[in-house]
Amino acid sequence: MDTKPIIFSGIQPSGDLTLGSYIGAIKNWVELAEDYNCYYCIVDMHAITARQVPAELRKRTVDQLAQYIACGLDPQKNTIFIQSHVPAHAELGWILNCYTMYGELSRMTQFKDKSAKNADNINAGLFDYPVLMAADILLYQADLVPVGDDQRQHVELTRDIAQRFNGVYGDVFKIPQTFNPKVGARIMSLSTPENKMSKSDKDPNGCIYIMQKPEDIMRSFKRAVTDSETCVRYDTVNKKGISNLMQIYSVATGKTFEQIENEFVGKGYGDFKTAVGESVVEMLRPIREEATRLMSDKAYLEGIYKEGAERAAYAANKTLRKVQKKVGFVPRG
Ligand code: ATP
Ligand code: LTN
Repeated sequence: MDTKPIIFSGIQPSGDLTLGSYIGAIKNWVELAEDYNCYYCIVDMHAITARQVPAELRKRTVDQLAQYIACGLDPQKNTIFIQSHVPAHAELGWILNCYTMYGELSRMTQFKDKSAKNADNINAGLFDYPVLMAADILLYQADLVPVGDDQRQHVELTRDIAQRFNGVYGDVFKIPQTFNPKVGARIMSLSTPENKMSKSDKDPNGCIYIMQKPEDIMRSFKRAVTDSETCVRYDTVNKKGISNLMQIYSVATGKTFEQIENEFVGKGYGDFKTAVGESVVEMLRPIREEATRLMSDKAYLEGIYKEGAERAAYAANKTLRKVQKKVGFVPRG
């Protein structure tokens, strides 16, 4: 297991998991799990960059663990853990702050978007968020970081920080690569296909949640915004809504865009939207059922996250000790 290349990825427990996070991230984690030594984290420290209700954050964190497992991540083969259980993340995060430039963080588009949306809470943690993310990745000497398109810039910054640090102290960090899926790296909102589908979206029809009931999923797909033509054709410039639905359908059924276009020749958008909705319902049904079962088994979940944190801490501390030595901290003895 130790000779396999390493994967690290994480999702914030800041809301219910969406079809976007499933297609853009988790589904690929499952597909990559066999060939890599994988660390999958629930990044609760990242989540508090926006105000959270404590009891809800606690519940969502553990529910998210159940959902990871229900999506197909085997906790025996993958290390699944909660970020705040491994203090090395905060410790390396601080050190890396001193190797990251203000100007670099100012250029992060997610920071600009999120600070525009939360003008009353532009806290230092929100600004510093990508440095904690860099610490997450670099602690595990990850080769690959499977994320959706919106996180690409953060992984680029991680590479820059690692290269800067290695340039001063020698080869301490592995330089990670982003893994973006070919189809589905950016699933758009069903109601405003110009915007990314996101769990913090205020419009309930724009977003599909992996735990949503089939009838609610069908309703959102039937209301999905399309265009004034009647032709199912892939064109991300002029037919954003339809192209988004085609991506979702392609992931859910394994069909190519060409096969999808042929399947719906001469049929209306109504038929197409129903077919997409049904394919998503069937893709998510086993996940929802298994997650519901696991979410009620608190003792099992606690066992998983305790063991995960132990395994993660072991790997993380090795890197952290090396870094502390390099920067000149006195060893604890
Ligand atoms: P928030 O609204 O709180 O920012 P989010 O819905 O954008 O959250 P994240 O938790 O930031 O989701 O993302 C989790 C993972 O899923 C990341 O790897 C991200 O790139 C990916 N992801 C999220 N939304 C989408 C999407 N619409 N399409 C493709 N990938 C996505
Ligand atoms: N910023 C990511 C979540 C995240 C992450 C990571 C992803 C935190 N640390 C490390 C990959 C690797 C997001 O989804 N918004």
